[in-house]
Amino acid sequence: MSKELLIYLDGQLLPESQAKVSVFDHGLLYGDGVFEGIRFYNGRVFRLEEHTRRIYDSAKSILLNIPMTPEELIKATVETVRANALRDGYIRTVVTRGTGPMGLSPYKCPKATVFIIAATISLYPESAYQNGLTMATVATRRPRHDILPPAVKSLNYLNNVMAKVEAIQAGAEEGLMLNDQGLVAECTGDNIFIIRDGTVTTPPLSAGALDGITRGVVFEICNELRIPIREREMTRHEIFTADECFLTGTAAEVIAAVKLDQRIIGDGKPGAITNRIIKRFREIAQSTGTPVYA
Ligand code: PXG
Repeated sequence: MSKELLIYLDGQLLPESQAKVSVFDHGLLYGDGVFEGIRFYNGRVFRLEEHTRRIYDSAKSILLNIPMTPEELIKATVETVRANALRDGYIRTVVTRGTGPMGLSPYKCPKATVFIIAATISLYPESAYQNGLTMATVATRRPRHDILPPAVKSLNYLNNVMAKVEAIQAGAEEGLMLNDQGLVAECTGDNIFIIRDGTVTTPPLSAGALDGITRGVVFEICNELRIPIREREMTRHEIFTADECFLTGTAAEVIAAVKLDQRIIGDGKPGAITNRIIKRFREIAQSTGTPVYA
């Protein structure tokens, strides 16, 4: 019999069968809320302060009051991992608008709902890291900043979900998403980088990319390893003709992408610079972070 996970819900740790959210929660009714996906490695929560900062920024942007301080949220996150005696896995922190009458207005929802799930994660097989992923450009565009701000990690993920469906239907593992101008924004749940002539390039946040935590770690790694890195507008053509390409995200970590729309990128294998970045990322992930077990 598999043991039930303990879930943090509004100040309590409850067995998953008892951790329930109302059908009147506006997170469910309207996708009104924000979330984070966080990893923990080797008993340490990776970049917890940065994820916490981002969820408060997302909440501020949508006028959502998280009914606890960042310090309290960090403590609750660590305690949730500890209560489940996990060392490696994935945390999903969700803050919804809370329960209220039907109708769009958030002003009738008196209190946000906060829950935290700490679980194991099914990793991409090591073969995916050895061989790289394939991508397809999808028809679904990333929304403009004045439509649904792509910097807000909100519960409105239908845009990304539909893009993922298109990628799978095209027989690819990830979907490349363009913005309304046809420039590269990001993938369905990952940021994208290319390398040409030794320089790493990623689209700016203004192009519709999420300010990825893993993306930030790649900037730190490139600076440390003295690999030139810049943000610049990017076209599909530049991905087709890149020497190397890789994706970053909490779930995927750093992973090479070797094909886009049947064009083989570089020599079709994870590139040398990509592999250096992956190696350093793994060292940092395994050796840093907020300790769960004192
Ligand atoms: N872009 C989008 C749209 C994302 O949702 C990233 C980029 C990468 O950001 P981070 O901060 O993770 O480097 C994300 C992150 C999931 C899942 O459950 C999704 C994400 C992260 C973790 C899990 O599918 N998205």
